[in-house]
Amino acid sequence: MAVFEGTFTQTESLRFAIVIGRFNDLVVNKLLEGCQDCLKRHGVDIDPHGSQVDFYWVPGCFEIPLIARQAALSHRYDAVICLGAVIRGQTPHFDFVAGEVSKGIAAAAFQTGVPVIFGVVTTDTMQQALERAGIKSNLGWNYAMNALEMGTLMRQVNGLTANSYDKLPAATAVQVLSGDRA
Ligand code: INI
Repeated sequence: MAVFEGTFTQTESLRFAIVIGRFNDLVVNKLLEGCQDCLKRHGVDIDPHGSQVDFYWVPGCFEIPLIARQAALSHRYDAVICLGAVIRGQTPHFDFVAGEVSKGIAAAAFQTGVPVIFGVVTTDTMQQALERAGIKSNLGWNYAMNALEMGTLMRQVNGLTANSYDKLPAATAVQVLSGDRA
């Protein structure tokens, strides 16, 4: 038997899509900054004209799942990171948008077999959202870490089915366990 784990190194061949819901942009732009900062500090080229990260802007969280699913379906990415902010305020709109975006992101990952990261902050107030987007911590950083971990884990999972694992020499199995293959 074996242990499979994602890694945060050897990132130069990884590719990511970031899907961003523009609504509540004060919060969302901060999440994006944290996300980019984390990817960059882990060796990922975040230049939109480069080869590692593409950016997709949509009006709000409701639209995120459609684009996330299409991006995942293209099989150009190791992971898709979805960033957005749904703030309750005084409107029942919150429940519809929050419900759809969470279900839609889960479905996009499940239907495509590509990790799709739920980077949507859901809070009661703008203050709480801002606290999660840089005033206290920046969850954008965490979402990028989740994408690195899941992207590298998925490469291992996809590269090694149960059958092919049995056929590998022992040395390769050890490399996998130590994360060297990622
Ligand atoms: N979109 C968000 O991303 N966050 C919200 O808090 C929000 N609220 O509360 O209204 C929101 N609404 C817009 C929605 O995502 C769609 O863009 C819009 O309904 C058009 O389909």
